[in-house]
Amino acid sequence: MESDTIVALSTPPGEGGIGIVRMSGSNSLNIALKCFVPAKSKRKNAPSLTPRKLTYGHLVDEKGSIIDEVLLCYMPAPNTYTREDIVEINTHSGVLLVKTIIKLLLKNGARLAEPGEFTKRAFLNGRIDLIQAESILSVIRARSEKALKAAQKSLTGHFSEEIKNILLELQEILAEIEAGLEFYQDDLQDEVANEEVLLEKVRKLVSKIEQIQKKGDKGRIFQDGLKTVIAGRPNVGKSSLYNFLLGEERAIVTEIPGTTRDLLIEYVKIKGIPLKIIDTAGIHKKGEIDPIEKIGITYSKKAIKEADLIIFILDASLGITDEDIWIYNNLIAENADAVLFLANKVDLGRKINREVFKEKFKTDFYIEISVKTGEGLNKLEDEVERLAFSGEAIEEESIIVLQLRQQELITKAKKHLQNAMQAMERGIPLDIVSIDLQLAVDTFHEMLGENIGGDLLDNIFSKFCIGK
Ligand SMILES: Nc1nc2c(ncn2[C@@H]2O[C@H](COP(=O)(O)OP(=O)(O)OP(=O)(O)O)[C@@H](O)[C@H]2O)c(=O)[nH]1
Ligand SMILES: [Mg+2]
Repeated sequence: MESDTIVALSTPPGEGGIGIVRMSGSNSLNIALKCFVPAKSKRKNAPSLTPRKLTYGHLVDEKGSIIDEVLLCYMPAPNTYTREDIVEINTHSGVLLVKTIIKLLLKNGARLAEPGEFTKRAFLNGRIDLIQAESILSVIRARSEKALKAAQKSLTGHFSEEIKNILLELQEILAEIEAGLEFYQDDLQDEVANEEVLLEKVRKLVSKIEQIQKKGDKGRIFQDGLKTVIAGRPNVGKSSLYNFLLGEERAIVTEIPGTTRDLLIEYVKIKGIPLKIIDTAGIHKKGEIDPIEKIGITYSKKAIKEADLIIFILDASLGITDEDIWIYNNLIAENADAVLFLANKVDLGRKINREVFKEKFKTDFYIEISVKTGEGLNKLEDEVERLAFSGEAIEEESIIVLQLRQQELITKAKKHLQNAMQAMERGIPLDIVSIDLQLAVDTFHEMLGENIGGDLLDNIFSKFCIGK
């Protein structure tokens, strides 16, 4: 496919050891040779470079003055990242220098690449499908080794294969329906038997998709971090715990209630699980609240609502207060499975009684800790691990890293299949059922990037950085 030649800096901008400027397109080599002088030849338009080998030389402007000392690599199509001719120029990395080099290449006929355009070309030229293309984003953004491994597996096409297999099974079902519509026209009994078999097949597909969703949920935790919110009344020790978990004095801790106002967000690993851990403003309903604290409390409430794990802290030395109960009932109870109760400050006293606790919070499980003395804090880590995955061991095969678009399409495909399943259960004619099945097929095609519109593609690749 003939297309223009694009150029971009593929390494992060700024000062660095090396910057790599990359071109892709059928004109890459021509453009490069217009401004590259290999060291030995001392002249422009030197004999062709050896493909895939670095050649030392200089970039020169139209007057022949040296712009930079570089290493240049020419990779001919089709065995390249984009399946087009690629030229990569290793330069010294500096903001102005790289800008000058890119300007020079633009002047010689290249066009500035859009974000993700190299990867988009890899997709458009059929080297990778859209699931693989998106997994490149997951590889770049992985926050843990497990997420990285899972993303790399998707990049090799593992997850695409899974989707293609489901597609194949779906298409078989559709073909059987079509054949059956003619074949069983006169034989009601066989038709019913056939429908049972088809229904069973659809059910199996739904459960396969549910498995993928489960793996995706785990993948999300390893990719984005388990969203962990530390919540509670003012002054119970939330920020103190936050600092302990981070291993640094990140949040301000004082004896004045209402110290924390903003949400503080950091990433930390506990037992290999990445947590996106959020310290919040202490919530209270009574007394004077200044406007800043009020906004802080609104943020706290929102964070609690969206949390995967809520660490709810009480002050053991004061006992359970009405405010604790109010906070629990109004903000936390709806997410009760995701709560870890901590009774802090046991060094100052233990006024929490298990029976009362159970009566108020419907569980008697809480951990007594003292952030000050360190008591109980190791138990806390065990519990975080247990709650993160409901006690399940996490095998590598059991996670998939999904981009948001993929998650949404999987949910959509499942919905179509469930509709088909329910329709079959209600005895709705198969030619009508096949409409839902076809919609599921279309959704999986969309996941793989088949028959997908230009705008949608632009949107997907705009999430990549320039130069990728
Ligand atoms: N004795 C004792 N004091 C503690 C303990 N944990 C925290 N504190 C103290 O309690 C006070 C409040 O701690 P913070 O961590 O600021 O409490 P917070 O929940 O973040 O408070 P707000 O940000 O106001 O909502 C500070 O003076 C801490 O030093 C503990 O385990 N024992
Ligand atoms: Mg605080």
